[in-house]
Amino acid sequence: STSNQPVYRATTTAPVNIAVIKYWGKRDITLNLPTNSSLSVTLSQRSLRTLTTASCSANYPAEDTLNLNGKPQEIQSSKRTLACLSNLRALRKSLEDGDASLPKLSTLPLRIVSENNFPTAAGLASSAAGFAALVRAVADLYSLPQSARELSRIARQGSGSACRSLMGGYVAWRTGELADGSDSLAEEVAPAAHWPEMRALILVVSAEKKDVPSTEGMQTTVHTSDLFDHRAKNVVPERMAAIEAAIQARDFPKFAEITMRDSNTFHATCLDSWPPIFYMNDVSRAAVRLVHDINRAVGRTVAAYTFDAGPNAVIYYEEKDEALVAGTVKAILGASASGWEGPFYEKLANAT
Ligand code: 2P0
Repeated sequence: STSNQPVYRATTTAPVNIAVIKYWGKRDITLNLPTNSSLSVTLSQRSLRTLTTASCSANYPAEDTLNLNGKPQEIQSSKRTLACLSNLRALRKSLEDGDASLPKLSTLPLRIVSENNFPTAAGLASSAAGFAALVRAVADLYSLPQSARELSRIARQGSGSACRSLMGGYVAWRTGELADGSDSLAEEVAPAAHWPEMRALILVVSAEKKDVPSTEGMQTTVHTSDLFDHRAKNVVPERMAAIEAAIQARDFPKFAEITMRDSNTFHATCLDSWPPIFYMNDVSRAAVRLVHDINRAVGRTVAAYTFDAGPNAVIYYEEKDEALVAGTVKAILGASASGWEGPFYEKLANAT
């Protein structure tokens, strides 16, 4: 009987990351190879995280299963999930081939159970934390020796931005040059502890599912926007170098200006797509104006906004300016903005 075969299990969590230099555009849609490098800040897992348990056993039914927030997912039709799992299995298989004493986990059905402590697909980067947690949990289950950087190659195939959620702190995803994507990896630019004063405030403008899914939006932009090429070739490389220097120097005004400009350039390429794509709305634009007003009134740059493929704002600031920034934003936007759904998610940007 197989009913009392062992169950092997590993549990892990992965954080959300919010890009300050945006990933937008793929040069290879199957491998999720980007047209430009990107850089993100990893948020604290005390606030937003995916919790994932991966297990395998000869007792399980033959097909792999994935359960997300209590609901079974169709993984057989998800090429991205299948790609991650087959990559991880191949790495386990090569361990087993080299050591006959290891249990043959690579042949056993997988059961993956995952839970977000925040709204899924609400523009809060749930796919990034989700695929990072899936890859980390299965890698742990398989006792894989690969580093986070090497595992980022696998997570990237689940969702591009997921490759940046395998590390803490400030994380760069380098485009790479090779056609097989083997050099398109994430790497830590600085640990969270390098800049412990960094904070992020997430303003949930809408928790609804986004209008245009990222993959589809990227393809429209790649194929139709003239600005897009200019951004990828002439704008992002300099910004990557400049923001990495600002992070090393803990220069908040520099970090903030580059962050805001890159968010604006990304949304400009969306507007320049045909048909145009709008992710920001009137409430988002009110947040932009307010951040510029605060910075002007204070006489130094104390806050930076950034927007992903949806209307929600993430506002970065330093702990010493907490009352000034978070207090003002909450008081003004929380009270007056129409279309505001709240709640405010207040986040420590790093340091778990
Ligand atoms: C980013 N975004 O750098 C950018 C900024 C949204 C705007 O990565 O198609 O879910 O799965 O590779 O990673 C969202 O896109 O896209 C994203 P896929 P993903 O965070």
